[in-house]
Amino acid sequence: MLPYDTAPIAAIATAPGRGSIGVIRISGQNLSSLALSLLKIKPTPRHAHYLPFTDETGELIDSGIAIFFNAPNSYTGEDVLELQGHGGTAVMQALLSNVIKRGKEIGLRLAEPGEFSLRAFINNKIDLVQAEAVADLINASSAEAAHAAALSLSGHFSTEINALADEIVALRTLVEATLDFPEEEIEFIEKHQVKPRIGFLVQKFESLLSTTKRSVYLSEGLRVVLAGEPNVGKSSLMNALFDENIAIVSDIAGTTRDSIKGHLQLDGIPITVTDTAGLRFTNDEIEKLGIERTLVAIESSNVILDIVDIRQPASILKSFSSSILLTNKNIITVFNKIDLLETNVDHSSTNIGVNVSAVTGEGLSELRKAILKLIGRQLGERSPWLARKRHVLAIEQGLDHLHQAYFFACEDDRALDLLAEELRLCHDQIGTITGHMNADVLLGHIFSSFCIGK
Ligand SMILES: Nc1nc2c(ncn2[C@@H]2O[C@H](COP(=O)(O)OP(=O)(O)OP(=O)(O)O)[C@@H](O)[C@H]2O)c(=O)[nH]1
Ligand SMILES: [Mg+2]
Repeated sequence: MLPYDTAPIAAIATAPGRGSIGVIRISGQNLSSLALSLLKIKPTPRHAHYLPFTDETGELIDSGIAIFFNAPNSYTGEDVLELQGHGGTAVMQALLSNVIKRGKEIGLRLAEPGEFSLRAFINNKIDLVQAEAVADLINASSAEAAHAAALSLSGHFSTEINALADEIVALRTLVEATLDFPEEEIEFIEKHQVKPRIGFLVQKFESLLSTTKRSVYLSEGLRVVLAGEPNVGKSSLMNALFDENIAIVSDIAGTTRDSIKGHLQLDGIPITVTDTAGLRFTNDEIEKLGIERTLVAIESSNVILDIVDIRQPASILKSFSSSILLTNKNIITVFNKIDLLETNVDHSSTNIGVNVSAVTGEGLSELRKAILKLIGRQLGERSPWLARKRHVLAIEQGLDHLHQAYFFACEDDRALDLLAEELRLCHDQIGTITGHMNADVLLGHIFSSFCIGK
């Protein structure tokens, strides 16, 4: 759990290792005396001062740039002092130890991971969505994910959420006021068009949910598994997708034993592809172990490529995986080896699957498109923001409460108190996204995943 105290904090804000510059960041409610003692001048806010950084005996540690940001005009909303020195491990450590030593009398301590951003959140400089976007921008593994995180950070997602929250507040105010003046209750729902307003909100929630779900894949990625009988060409397809000889290919059934993982990007979405041991009933103990691994890979995947030989296109998947295991899984049937057919087949994707040849590469781009389509994305689509699973859950739960609210609005006996309660619960759910209503546990969970110095 992150500390909630207001002691001044310091950390190396740049990544460990060697670099041309390294930054020490200090944040606290009043850093003017520490700045004076460290820099020997009273810094002008938001001006770059080129200075020697010395220890308390006057010995030179490094020379660099100091920038002072006075509260509240800083990242954290507190006074912030940044020292930019040379980015070597030893010099940065020496600068940090000097800062901590000199700041002892004002209670300066090392910052925990994410503590600067936590303070920015507590001091209303950013909301929770923006704080998460800071971490997502740093961790983004593709230009698309970084772009979407930057949009979240600049408030695109928060604006949508806040607009919804305002609509809910307006409705709640009406309902709560009517509860306080029960004699007007009878005409309330018609007069204020509560039902259509809830219906309108439901539509907005549904559209927000679908956009948000699609954006989650940008940050959390997709797990795609190649499964099917031995010899259908799973390993060949793996190699074709990566354009690299990752897995052994042979015409001996049961070649692949271990699950083999590779990482690629599909239109900016990080994808983990797993090639697996072919599914068949066997007495070979090692092959059985391989098949167990296949089932584990299937279970933890989001997308299953059910690979079959187009000449005998029967799927083996259901004989091995229970229907429970396959529920909620996106499955694409991949008809492989189309190059071996006498007649030309259409290698575009159809409702039943995608025709490909792992050997000639035909149909592979259709397969990539089919994977994107399955998760509701189109090639080249840009996300308006970056989302996390917890945002999707909150919107889903908010939507459930709205449906309940609509139900109560339709009830003959006008269950206004129940309607009010459902709107309140919906409002709470939306509030957890931006953090306007939050639990300490949630905050601890989000900020502790940050790197130190952010
Ligand atoms: N002509 C043709 N041959 C293919 C194609 N895909 C795979 N093969 C051949 O089919 C045989 C089996 O391919 P693999 O990729 O090893 O099949 P697998 O599904 O990984 O098999 P296991 O690892 O045993 O489960 C090899 O001889 C491949 O060269 C294809 O699209 N066209
Ligand atoms: Mg194989």
